[in-house]
Amino acid sequence: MIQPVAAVAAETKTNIGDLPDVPKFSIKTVCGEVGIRPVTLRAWERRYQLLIPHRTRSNYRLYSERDVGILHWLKSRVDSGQSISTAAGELLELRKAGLWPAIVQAPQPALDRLPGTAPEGYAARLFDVLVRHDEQSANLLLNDVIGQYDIVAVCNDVLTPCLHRIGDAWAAGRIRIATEHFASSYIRGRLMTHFQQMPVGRLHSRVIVGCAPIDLHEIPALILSIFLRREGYRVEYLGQDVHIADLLEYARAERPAMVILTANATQAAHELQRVYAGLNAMRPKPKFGFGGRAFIVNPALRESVPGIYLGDTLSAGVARVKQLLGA
Ligand code: B12
Repeated sequence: MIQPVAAVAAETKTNIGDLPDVPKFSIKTVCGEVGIRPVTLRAWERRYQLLIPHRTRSNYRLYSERDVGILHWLKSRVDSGQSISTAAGELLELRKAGLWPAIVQAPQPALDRLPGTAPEGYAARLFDVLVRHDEQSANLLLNDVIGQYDIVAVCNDVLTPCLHRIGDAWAAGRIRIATEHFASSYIRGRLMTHFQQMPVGRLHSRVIVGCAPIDLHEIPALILSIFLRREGYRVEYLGQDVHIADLLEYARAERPAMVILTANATQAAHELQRVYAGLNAMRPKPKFGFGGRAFIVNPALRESVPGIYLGDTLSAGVARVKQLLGA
């Protein structure tokens, strides 16, 4: 077991260059300590030549405490949103100038990994760090949970309950508007990054997803887009407050297999009444699906919108889309 780098630093050492460069640790031990996968470590070595591990006689890699310090430093940069190439470039610049970065402290105990914790256990913790505007801890926590669970569980069991808590806290006046905006912007950003990094799925049916006019609550539409892209659909995400006349014109030109709009509030739901007629006149005719909080709070609204109500949850919506378009 490696002595935690933070503990080493606490003795006398302050920068990574102070750590001993004696080969000691296997790739498995180092990856467990730093929290990266061996394939990632090998790719970092290959691409950026930041560390050249020693080799045993049988050619196995051996790493020193200094190597572990470098990896902790790189990982902390990546966790806080920097790209690995930028972090690597920064380290190389420092090394060229004969300098070493400061030793990165190990994550705070409150954010230690919780092996075996159900994803639900993370929702309250995420809420706590977001209401403190602690982005660094939110990054660590979400990276941890995303590393352990499928994105569907992360969205349904961590992000959604966390957002509901944020809404309740805002409505009760326990958190300020700025905090609610900070937290939802942060979650939206993480989801958007995830969505954009997924394969686009060019071979499957094309689905357009967005929010009803005047609706700014885009996170459910974004989660739905992720779930559908994960199933292989070719999803185009249009975001908040979609302009209906323009959407119809776009659909007429592009012929998607399906258009899905979400509505959080009653007024936004009423706006959807205008969509169906426009889509219905097209040949071939795209399917029109809808859903959202407005239809759960007031189920009678479902009847007032012509089209297909996709269900009460985003996962139910995906199952319905698969029935309609084929898996
Ligand atoms: C973040 C947020 C915002 C952000 C949105 C930012 C963004 N970029 O998305 C901002 C700051 C813009 C905002 C603004 C407002 N908000 Co707001 N907001 C929220 C909050 C905290 C989270 C929303 C969210 O993303 N939830 C996560 C999703 C996944 O949960 P969900 O919507 O419940 O979705 C589930 C189901 O509904 C269903 N579902 C949802 N969509 C779809 C779609 C399909 C196709 C299917 C099948 C299923 C489905 O599946 C999900 C579960 O799997 C909610 C709290 C809450 N309870 O959700 C309040 C909340 C929705 N907002 C509320 C209010 C009042 C407002 C404002 C009117 C405030 C104001 N006075 O300005 C404005 C309205 C703006 C507008 N024109 O739309 C109220 C609504 C109350 C009501 N009576 O309707 C809520 C409930 C807060 C509260 N507790 O009072 N908000």
